[in-house]
Amino acid sequence: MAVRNVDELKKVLNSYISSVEITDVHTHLFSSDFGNLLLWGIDELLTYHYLVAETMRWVDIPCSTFWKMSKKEQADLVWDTLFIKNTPYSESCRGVLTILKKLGLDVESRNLENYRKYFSNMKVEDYIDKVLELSNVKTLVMTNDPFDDEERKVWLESYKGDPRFRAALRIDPLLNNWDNSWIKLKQWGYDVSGELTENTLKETRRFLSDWLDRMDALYMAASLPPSFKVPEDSPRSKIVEECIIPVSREKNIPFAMMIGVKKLVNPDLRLAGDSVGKGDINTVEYLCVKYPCNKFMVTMLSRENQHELCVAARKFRNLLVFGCWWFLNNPVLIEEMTRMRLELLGSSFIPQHSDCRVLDQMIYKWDHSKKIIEKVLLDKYSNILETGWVIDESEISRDINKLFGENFWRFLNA
Ligand code: RAT
Ligand code: ZN
Repeated sequence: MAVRNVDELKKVLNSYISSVEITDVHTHLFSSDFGNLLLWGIDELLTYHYLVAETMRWVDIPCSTFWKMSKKEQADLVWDTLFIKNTPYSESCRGVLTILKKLGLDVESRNLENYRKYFSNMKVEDYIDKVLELSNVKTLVMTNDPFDDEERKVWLESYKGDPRFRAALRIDPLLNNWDNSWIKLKQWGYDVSGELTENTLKETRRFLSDWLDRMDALYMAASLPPSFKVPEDSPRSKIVEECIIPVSREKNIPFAMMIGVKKLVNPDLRLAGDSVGKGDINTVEYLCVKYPCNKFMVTMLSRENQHELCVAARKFRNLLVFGCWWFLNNPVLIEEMTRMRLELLGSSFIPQHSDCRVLDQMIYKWDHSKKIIEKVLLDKYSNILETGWVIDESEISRDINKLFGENFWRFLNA
């Protein structure tokens, strides 16, 4: 059916965006095989590190006291500080309220104990079904770290799999902390040394290959500092070029670079203590041009990098830009970035990933982002209609499917 005016457009767009089946390309969630590694429920939601950072701006206690408290005590403090003594404006606070609302809980009551009761009666398998249904997420990609002992044990001993939860091999320690990680590789039976000799590089490739196979991973990923540079004379750069590039080429999977994290700027805040810095687009361009048969997914943390990243993607079809990451996952920036990307790249990008650390967050992260993406798309389609161009409903459906999933799968299969 042809869409000729803005009223029709609004209806059609809303119906497709509401019902689109989402592929969430980057989360920190786990299938139920992984037991306690999958976080869910109100106390986990309230102690999300985004909220911990906000809480610590108001309270007088030292961080060390906060970390000594039980999870429930921490959650109580966050609730009291950010929701009762202050108004929950921030995106992460609002997220908690959206979740409560969508679960049908009484938001007006502000009754934390009742919220706790709701979750205490829940079975995790049922709750996974419910959350994925509420958020329309069909497939999500986990972040899978073979250097994490608890997770590693599951992969080696008891992993069964759930088709909704796909794996991504996360290799931060290899790239950011080679001095310690080679010792682990050695303990695990790889014939490596601290020197990056030919044999060590070969064995490191074998390590990557083994884990990609074991996890049936869709891509390899790392979060990287603003100073991330290839080429340079460093173990990181050498491992990228001599191990990651050949292995991802051989397996035909992308290397996802998440660039711009300044780790532990405030170490007392632990997971909440990381910050942001501007990354170097030259490295992205260098890799894309030097390795045209390799695929790169890139997200950058600094707002200042977003324009040049879009421009880089115009030059290289082996570069897929994804998501509004972490400190960019706020309405003001999601809107700006989505507009910019549509204007520079058409629909050839992945507008968002959730980065959920707590299962329930799936409900708000997609709800909030979809509303913004819908608003931006409405503007863009309206601009097109103004010229006299007529859009078919099937074209809107096609575009939405690409943005919320197909672009990713197509890139993987390319
Ligand atoms: O967004 C976050 O929760 C961060 O702590 C990081 O996990 C980041 O998303 C990452 O994947 O490194
Ligand atoms: Zn993440």
